[in-house]
Amino acid sequence: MKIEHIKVLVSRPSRNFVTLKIITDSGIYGLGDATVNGREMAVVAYLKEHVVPCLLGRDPHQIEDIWQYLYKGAYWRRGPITMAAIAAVDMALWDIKGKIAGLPVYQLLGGKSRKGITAYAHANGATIDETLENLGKFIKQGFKAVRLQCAIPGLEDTYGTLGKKKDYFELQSDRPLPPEQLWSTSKYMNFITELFKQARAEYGYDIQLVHDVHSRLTPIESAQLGKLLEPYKLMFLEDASPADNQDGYQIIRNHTTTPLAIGEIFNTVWDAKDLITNQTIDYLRIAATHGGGITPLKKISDFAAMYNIRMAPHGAPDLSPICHAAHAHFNIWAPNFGVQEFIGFGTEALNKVFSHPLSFDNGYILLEDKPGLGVDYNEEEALKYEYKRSYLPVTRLEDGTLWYW
Ligand code: CS2
Ligand code: MG
Repeated sequence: MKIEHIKVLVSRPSRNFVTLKIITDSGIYGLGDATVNGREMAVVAYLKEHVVPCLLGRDPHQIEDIWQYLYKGAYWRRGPITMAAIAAVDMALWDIKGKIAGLPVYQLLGGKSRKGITAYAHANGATIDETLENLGKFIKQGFKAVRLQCAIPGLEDTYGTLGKKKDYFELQSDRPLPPEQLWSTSKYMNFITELFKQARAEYGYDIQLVHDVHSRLTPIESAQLGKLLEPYKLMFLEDASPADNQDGYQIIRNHTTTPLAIGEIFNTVWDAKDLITNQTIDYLRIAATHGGGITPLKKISDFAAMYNIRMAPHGAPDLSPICHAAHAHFNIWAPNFGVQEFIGFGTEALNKVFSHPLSFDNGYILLEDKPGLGVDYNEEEALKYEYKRSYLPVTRLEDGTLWYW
């Protein structure tokens, strides 16, 4: 069997997605997600110009060799663009292998380790009351874990809240330049613990709570926040601080027992190696699309498991249903799976372009048995949704200093 044709497909059903379609000479094809939010066309160019020519004529069964060829053979290794391109190839090849074998990908990884995939929802609001009202709704839907994000008084925009938008998909701005938002660590630190104090007072301790700091704090500020939140027993505090310097997490660890999660922007194991071996984190959030695909995710997961670190793959709206399906196959297998971020199955437009084998029931994501990843992509429908350049916001402190968004 040979790779005969490859399509790099770009569409914007509610938001931009880049999808790779690898077609073999037998007609069997596989799909992979190559979406990097705000940098989509960089991955398109990398795939079209530098990856596709190398793959035509190759044996699609050789997933590992092709991964090594695209990684080591790139010479300029690592980075979000390179690894998203490799990820899309990897996912598509696992999809093809499963279709040939007549098995869902999770069976090729090692079979099911659990009945369902524990998911966490996103409860957010303009006020604590609104956020807690939404928390209550998710508890009623059976979620075992919920992320809480609330607007910070005195700040016009706060990460993780909708502001005047109706849903996350509207948040992808198509403004000609990145929208700028303000951040104040002191306003945030003086407010956020109250959200969790009231959440526990109203709903008790059975529901698992997470919170995404989105890299806004320094390590010592993260340590302060972790200590302040200890009475409210979070499942984890996500992206407390950037981990470009992985040693920074030792500072946080020295001061607080609040569990720590990080990894959605990581693209190889090297971004997490010291965090894992020093056991300064508790959950690793690497996404199949950003981390090079299913092949490395399995290896990283086994490495992390040696240090009692659980996997909590990134599950934001800017990952396509193909990535969410790949995560489901990984999650149902992974011995050290922890929890999957779940923001629902998206909009009508999205579901006209993408089909997937996922459903949700009483707090668990369920995976229907279909060969491969169990996904498909309607190319004709996708043509109706034209790509529009969009940017993630940029954040500044109140004095104008450029900060992490
Ligand atoms: C967030 C993401 O879901 C999360 O944890 O950090 O929504 C993140 O903001 C987006 O993926 C950025 O594109
Ligand atoms: Mg996050």
